Amino acid sequence: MTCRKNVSQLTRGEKARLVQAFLDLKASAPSRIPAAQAAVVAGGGTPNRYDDYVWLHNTVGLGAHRGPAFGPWHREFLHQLELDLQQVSGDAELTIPYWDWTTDRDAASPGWPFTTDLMGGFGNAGPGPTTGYVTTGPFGSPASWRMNIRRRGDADLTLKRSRGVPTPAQLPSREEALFGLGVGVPAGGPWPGVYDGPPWNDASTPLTDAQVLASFRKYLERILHDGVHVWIGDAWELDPQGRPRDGGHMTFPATAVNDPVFWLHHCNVDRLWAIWQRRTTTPEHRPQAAGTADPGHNGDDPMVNLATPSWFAAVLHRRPNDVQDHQRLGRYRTDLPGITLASPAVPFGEVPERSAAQMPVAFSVRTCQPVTFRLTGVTGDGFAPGDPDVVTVEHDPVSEIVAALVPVAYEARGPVGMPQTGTATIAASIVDTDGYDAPGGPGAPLTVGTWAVELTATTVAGRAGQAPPVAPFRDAIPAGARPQPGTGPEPDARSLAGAAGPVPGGGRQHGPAGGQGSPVGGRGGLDAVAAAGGGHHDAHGEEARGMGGADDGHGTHEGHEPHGVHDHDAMAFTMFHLTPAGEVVEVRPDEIERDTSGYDDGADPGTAPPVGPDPAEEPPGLA
Ligand SMILES: [Cu+2]
Repeated sequence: MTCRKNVSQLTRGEKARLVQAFLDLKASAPSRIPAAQAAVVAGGGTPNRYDDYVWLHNTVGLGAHRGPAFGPWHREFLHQLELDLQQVSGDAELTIPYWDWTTDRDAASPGWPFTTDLMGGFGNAGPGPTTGYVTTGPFGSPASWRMNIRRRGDADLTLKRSRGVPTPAQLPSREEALFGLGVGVPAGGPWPGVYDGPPWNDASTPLTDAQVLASFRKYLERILHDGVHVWIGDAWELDPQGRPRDGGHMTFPATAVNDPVFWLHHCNVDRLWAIWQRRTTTPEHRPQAAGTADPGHNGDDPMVNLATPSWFAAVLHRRPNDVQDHQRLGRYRTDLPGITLASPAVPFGEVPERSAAQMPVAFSVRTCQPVTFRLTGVTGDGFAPGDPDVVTVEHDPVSEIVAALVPVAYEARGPVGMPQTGTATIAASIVDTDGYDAPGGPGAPLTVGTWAVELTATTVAGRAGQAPPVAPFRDAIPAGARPQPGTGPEPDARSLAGAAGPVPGGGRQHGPAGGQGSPVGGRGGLDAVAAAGGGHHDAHGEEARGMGGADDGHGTHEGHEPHGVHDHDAMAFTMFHLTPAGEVVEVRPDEIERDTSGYDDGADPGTAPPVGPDPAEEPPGLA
């Protein structure tokens, strides 16, 4: 069973294999999409499988953004790319890692992806328009990582990112992520407790703050997702209306997939959605009915650009309703384990007097992280904890299910012939690395289940010289708890060339796990959330259907999308934050502000008008 890990948990070898798989998709894996091939050839490149994905995202536009399909579309997109990475590498355990930008926000953090052995660094500094080129790492050379699908007028063949490392504080904060999960919300205050709500297509309808805060999809997309794109990509040339004209590839939906860090970002976005789905009582996709939202966004619609089977090597999940269970498409290390008690009763049978027997309580465990079982109590005459009384099982990459066997003992000293009954109580826990669930915060233990197991035994007369019975420990494991061969995420998954076949594996089991981190101190809760929205986002006309563009949210640049024209190439992601006062505000990446202070040579007309937010409007806590 494969699990997606935090960047910080990757070994050197895993990083190298991931990088090589990306490079191989670009260099040698054949394209499956005729229209993508044509686009790449038009850009002077050689068709390849990686650029199929750049093209899919380049052309999907509002089919995957600004509407309910945002979550499902990118979930399936990740799943398909991951299977292509596995196929090209021959490594069936290769997974896309996630970059948790709420915790790994600078080069000193273990999960920082912008390193020379993974994603490479940021863009080079000015002056002039020919800046922002990534020059370090595996993706910094057009010889091996050529930009074949570009925006109109952009001839650069080298990957571009922000000129220099952006300000960490501008990334979405842990508080903002937690608010989306319902943590830290003032009592009675609104939070994104339903998946989506009207207006379904928010590119064509201005959103209020209240609407952003009441829909997880809108909140995830606007507050947690968009800004990271701009943070990485930045923009250093603006037109007179303040729209980005040049910037890093991540800034523009049309080109974002050119940057492989796209996948590490979206892996974390999808993970947050999965956590939200687990924590809410109303996780289902909305809207279900056909025709309420734009085509591709309703629960049973075929999703845009994800409905043609020949474009993909693996079976396609075409509808938002097909991808609601992320466990079928990509599990996360931080997923809570699935645990089934396989032996609700433990019958010791007849045990000769003055001997002791040990029997296992068996659990079937599906997990991406270590799970610790503790015997917390034993009742009944003669019953006792076995040895050991703490058992930890780990994720097994080749086995879907691992077995946890927690021993219980019976010391046959009771009256001969009288059946004894008792109870063993066993608790299972994990270490909550995120701290989203454990009251103690990150690194604290989180109990994920407690079970009471019935014990029965009868002491019988022993004969002189008879050896104590050997407990049938292994044989006593119920069939349901025996380790299962890895069957892959689903039966229709394609076979992987050169990949190791499934091996029936025993659950690896070892002693007690330590690792209780220190609880974090209290966080300042978010203040009461203002329900009254400004209605100032995406003030585009109905026909323009822009994605936010460079609208600063205060009306100064409204109307820059010509009516009747859907200029997909011009769309840019915009950074929004939730302030402690509960307002949704736009924040400019700092690069643009640097531009205004003479960073750029100013040679280009329209470069860097002073569009930064008024310092007085700068939300507290973001500086
Ligand atoms: Cu996207």
